[in-house]
Amino acid sequence: GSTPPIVIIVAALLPELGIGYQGKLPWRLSKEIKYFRDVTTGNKRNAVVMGRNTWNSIPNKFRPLKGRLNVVLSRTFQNELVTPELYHANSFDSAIDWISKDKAHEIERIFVIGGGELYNTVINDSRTLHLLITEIKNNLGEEVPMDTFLKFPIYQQHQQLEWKKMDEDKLKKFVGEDIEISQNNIEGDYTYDFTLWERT
Ligand code: FOL
Repeated sequence: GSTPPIVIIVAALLPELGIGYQGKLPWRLSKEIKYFRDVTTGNKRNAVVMGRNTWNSIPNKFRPLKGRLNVVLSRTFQNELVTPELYHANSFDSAIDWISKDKAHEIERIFVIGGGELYNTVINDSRTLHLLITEIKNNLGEEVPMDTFLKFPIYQQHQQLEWKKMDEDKLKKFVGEDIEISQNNIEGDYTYDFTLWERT
């Protein structure tokens, strides 16, 4: 078959685009993770592709992420179907090739769900046409400890020809009208907005 659309989904703290600290998310935003769950689950015909460290960071009770085909990458893996919902691959390309050929799954969308190494590779892959970025701001003046950052060329003036932020109507149509998109969400010390970007 053909390759399903590849979409990056990520939550990042502006302005530095921090996404992680010591192998975990730096925050716990319960409504945000529900947005992640609902968007990636969709009509239950989606795949989530992640690096091995991200797989290890997901609590045991939540993995494999239910209702989605989980694909985990490690350079030391054999390419193999471990269970009907868990595939191991040794590269992003072999993961994409396997998903594309897999008629039984009939995958609609491929969500790349991290972590830093995979995001910073896949952003430069011309097959990646959409980014779903949750833009987080910290309401305390305090520093949030972080050690993993996105290298996405999207918020600089000179790169705004490459990626374009779409309006809220486009975002709603992209994720599905049944998913609620609220802006200026506040949880604990954080405020966040859901955004959609398209490669120009
Ligand atoms: N993208 C966004 N927007 N937010 C995130 O939190 C996020 N996290 C990851 C990748 N992209 C993201 C990677 N980290 C779970 C845990 C960590 C994780 C991704 C997913 C997880 O356990 N998800 C469950 C729901 C858990 C819950 O309800 O608390 C799931 O079913 O998706």
